[in-house]
Parts: sequence; C-alpha cells; structure tokens
Amino acid sequence: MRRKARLVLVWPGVLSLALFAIFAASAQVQETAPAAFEQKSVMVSMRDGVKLHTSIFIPKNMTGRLPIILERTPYQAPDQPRALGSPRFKALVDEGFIFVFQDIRGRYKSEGQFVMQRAPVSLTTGKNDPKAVDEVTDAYDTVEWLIRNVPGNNGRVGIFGISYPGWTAAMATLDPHPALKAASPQASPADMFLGDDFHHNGAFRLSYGFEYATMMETNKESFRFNFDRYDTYEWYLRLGALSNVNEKYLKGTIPTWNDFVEHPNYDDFWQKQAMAGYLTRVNIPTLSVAGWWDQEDFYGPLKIYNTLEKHDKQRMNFLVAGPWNHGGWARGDGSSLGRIKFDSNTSEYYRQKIEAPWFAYWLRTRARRF
Ligand code: PG9
Repeated sequence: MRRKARLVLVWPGVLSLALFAIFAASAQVQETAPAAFEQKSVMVSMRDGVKLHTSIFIPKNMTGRLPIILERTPYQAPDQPRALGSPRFKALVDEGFIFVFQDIRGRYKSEGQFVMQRAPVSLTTGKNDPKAVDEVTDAYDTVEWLIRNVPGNNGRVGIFGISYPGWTAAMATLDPHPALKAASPQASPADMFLGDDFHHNGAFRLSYGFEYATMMETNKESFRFNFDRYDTYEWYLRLGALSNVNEKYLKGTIPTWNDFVEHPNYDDFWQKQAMAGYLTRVNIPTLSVAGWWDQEDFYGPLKIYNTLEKHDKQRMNFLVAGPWNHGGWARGDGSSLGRIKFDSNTSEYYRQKIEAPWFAYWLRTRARRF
C-alpha cells in the first residue's frame, strides 16, 4: 500500500444546507434489490448481562471467509436486507462483507439504559469491573461475540458510522478488541461545547438541543416533540425564559436538557465528555470523514484527526473532507448540493474509491493496493 496522501480532499462547491438530518442506516433504504443476504437477529450479552439487539446480514453467495463491517447505532438497527440496497452500501456490498448493525444500550430493541454520549468509564476503572460499561466495552464485547459466532467470518472486524454511530465507532477505537482492525468515525462529534451539535463556540443551539434531547430521551425510539404550531421559531419566541421548558413541558424528565440547564459554561461536565483527552494513541487504522457544510459535526472529525495525527507514528490516521452536508457522502452521487453543481460525483467517488477499498485493505488479506 502506498501511504503518501493521507489527507484526502474531495473538490468542493459552495454553501451548505443547514440540515437537521439525523442519519440512520435504516432511513436511507431505497428500492434497489441488494445482493441476497441471509438475515438473523440475535441478542448479544454484554459483560454486565445486558443484551443488545444485533442484526446480522451474511451474503448468500459467499465463497470464502469474509470480514465483518459493524455499525452501532441509537437510530434503529435495520432488520431487513433491503437496508443494504441503499447507495451508502453499494460499493461495500460489491466488495463483499458480512454486515452487522446493533442497537446501542437502551435504544430500540436493546436492553439497558441509554445515556447521551456515555462517558468511557472503563478507561479509568479498568476492564475487570463488570459495572464499568460504556460504548468502549459494548463494542469490545460485541466484536468478541461476532468473531466467535458469525459463520464464515475471517476474524477481522471494521466499525463505521455517521454522527452518533460515528461517535460509537470512535469510542470503539479507545480500547479496541484485537479483532477490530479498522474504524471510520464519520461526522463524529468531539466536543459538544466548543464545536459540535449542542453548542458552537459555547453558543447554545436551542432548537437543536431541545429537539434532539427530547427525540432521544422521551422513550427508546426516535420521538418527535409535538409543537402546537407549524412555525417553531414562533414557538421558541413564545416560550419565554428557558426555565419554562422544564416548568411547562419536560418537568425535569429529559436528562440531557437538565444537563444543558446545569452546565451553561465549559465546565468539567463538557470537558470530561470531550474526545481529545482520550485520543492518546492511534490504536487501529482510523478514517475520519467530514463534510465542509455539516452544521452539526464538522468540528468533531477534524479535531479527532488532528489530535490523533500527533500520535500517528505508524501512519494509520486518515482524513477525508468533502463538499457535503451532514452525512452527504453516504447519500446520492454528491454531484451537487442544492443548486450548486460540482461537475464531479463526489459522494460516489468517496464510497467507491476511498471507503470500500480502505476497509477492504485493512480487513481482507492486505494484499491489495489502496
Ligand atoms: N449529530 C447527531 C448527534 C451525534 C452525537 C450526539 C448527539 C447528536 C447525529 O446526527 O447523530
């Protein structure tokens, strides 16, 4: 593998769409028939006994052992093979992988309690404490189960995801299972006070914060707050003081909203949650992906790449940045953004020429050139 150009910039266009688009693998389903997959849903036990719903897709025409691509999501792991018919997966499906999607702790069909960006407690308390569970240990336990139980796997696992699932991919790299050989955190937040979803340079993003927190913490599924008018700008104006959110509507039931209230400044709460402090080594090959017009998580991928770069003695740290809004590289062909044309299919290029070969390189025999 020639390893010279580790920073890949895909040619830009102009201006972003400010999209409140929560990207979920299942939301990207198209009608195209995917290659034939056999699907199986299982409940995988974590070290504390909590079971996570895991959906496994094995290609029916498999001739040799294949690597596994894993996504751990709070937005519902798909159970139907047609999920793999999305453009997001085409190049990966053509390359040949076993695909696994998992509902993270407390979401959809998984057991346990969801905690917004659960802090990686296991990194400080140690692996032997069965109560120290987080996205690091859940990823570890899942990979362990997968390589032992999924028929026909080659013992090598890659993890990826966009936004929240990108963050869970980044978490998996902090103390990776030995079989986890590559990770692509895409649009992963890195600091929710300085640059990502909830604040930009400390300025609270009111509508996003309110709507995202209620979406994730009202129940186990993605809930839509029922605004009593179409024009939500007016709803926020009429709300008055922010204390009215809890007084009139949430009554203290949404933990993340309560955290916003209790931590209006860049205190310990936000600093401890920020990713950079945990990125002290490049443990496995890592491909960060960013969209220049991502209004949710542009800061995160650059911060992750930048921080890891200082420790990248083995040259395993990669970055792609392109002319995309939030997760735009996974949708459509990327030839335009709104009315702006790029004269280049930027998203297709990323998926076919970067993402799929990159995972194939690290997860297959490493015989191919990247
Ligand atoms: N930007 C969303 C998010 C990521 C992580 C935490 C909170 C929100 C997302 O689209 O998943």
